Amino acid sequence: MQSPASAPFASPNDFEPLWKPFTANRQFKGNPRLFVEAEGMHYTTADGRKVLDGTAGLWCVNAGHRRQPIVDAVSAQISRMDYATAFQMGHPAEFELAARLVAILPGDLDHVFFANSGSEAVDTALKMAIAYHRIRGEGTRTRLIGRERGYHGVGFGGISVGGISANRKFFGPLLAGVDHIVHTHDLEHNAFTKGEPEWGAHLADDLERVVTLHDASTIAAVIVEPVAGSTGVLIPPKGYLARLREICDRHGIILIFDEVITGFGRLGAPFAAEYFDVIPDLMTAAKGLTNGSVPMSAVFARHGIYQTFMDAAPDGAIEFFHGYTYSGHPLACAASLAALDVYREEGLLTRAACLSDVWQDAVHSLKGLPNVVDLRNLGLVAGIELASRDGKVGARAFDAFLQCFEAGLLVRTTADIIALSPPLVVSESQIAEMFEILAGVLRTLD
Ligand code: PXG
Repeated sequence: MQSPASAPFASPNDFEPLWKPFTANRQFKGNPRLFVEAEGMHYTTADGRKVLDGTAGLWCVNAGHRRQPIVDAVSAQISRMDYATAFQMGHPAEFELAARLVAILPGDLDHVFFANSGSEAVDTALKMAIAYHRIRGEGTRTRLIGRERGYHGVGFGGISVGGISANRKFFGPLLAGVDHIVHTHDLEHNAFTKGEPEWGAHLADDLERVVTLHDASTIAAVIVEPVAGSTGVLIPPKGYLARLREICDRHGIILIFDEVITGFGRLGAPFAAEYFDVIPDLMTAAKGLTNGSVPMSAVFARHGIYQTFMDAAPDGAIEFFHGYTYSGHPLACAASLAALDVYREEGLLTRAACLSDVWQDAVHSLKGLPNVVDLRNLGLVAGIELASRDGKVGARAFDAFLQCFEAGLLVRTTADIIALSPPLVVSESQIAEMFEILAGVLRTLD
């Protein structure tokens, strides 16, 4: 048998039937980039090159690739039971996983609802928020508030509260009754900040403007990413999230943290809620939940929210008309339980805190290189913002991405921002290697 690394495809036509997500399909198919294996901090390409993973896949492979305990747990589960009916039936691993998650969640976030992707978790949380108000007799609270430059996946709920024009403009009127607060990114005040910017907590007060405009009695929830990832690593100013929490409390608005990226150790605490010491009412998570190995997401709910649903429904009635065929899928539960073991045994949910000084120094060592207009970092996340070429937003960073890939480093780009978020098992020497490659590319990039 031929190894996949030596001959992945017989002819270029083999690429045609697939319509790839968030990818320039025609350009990609002209020069495809394929990974065929992964282990630890590295991918192997189809032509046999090792590529250092600077992005933990897509912010998900927090413990590094192909971890044996996860492989073993998923294999054992599929040989025992492939699928268990999700509605009105259960299986032990979903209960065990919920309990294990609650044990590491901050505050009174003590109930877990499973879905399969970040987008589904976001939809679930938005629906929970609206239904929660309705069953409490505040059915006028239907409005959802997102933030400019927010990314909450690609469901209609997520793109409606999301703040990315390209993700919205093709898809019609979206959800009714959505508004947005301003984003927090401001290079004039905060360029080259190490960690959380001092300037900008007052931007949370934009929520007061929106409340004044619509009246609190119409607003169900506010959703934000504690650190916005997809739109280029936007670090919240000091005190900003606490201020959002205060405003939500003042007006009876549910605060949702979308922790799809920040959950499971990315900032150096298990969740950003703990890192920033601000507890949301609902939290979404995905990605690192299974170390990226099997699709799974979750919504974590505060005690009072779950209890309100339970108290409102008559005995024997379904309390929340929502769920997915694959909610709590046995393979995903097995993967997640094993991932949680690895995280605990290797201290990975707090490891980013130990590495963040080294990481910060490495990030800011790029200062002064051509076209670098900002560097920002928190935990094991970095944003490297480049000046755009005239009339060609994104072209410079995309070239950097291609050149890094050729040089053996995977980075992620959005517009002209390079985002780095390596697996949390990264070593100090691998951090040095990442920034050496990146600096080399930036030095020569036109
Ligand atoms: N919320 C947040 C905060 C996310 O970052 C989603 C929801 C949606 O998750 P799903 O599983 O439906 O894709 C995400 C996804 C990037 C990148 O390069 C980020 C995501 C996905 C793909 C690429 O920044 N985040």
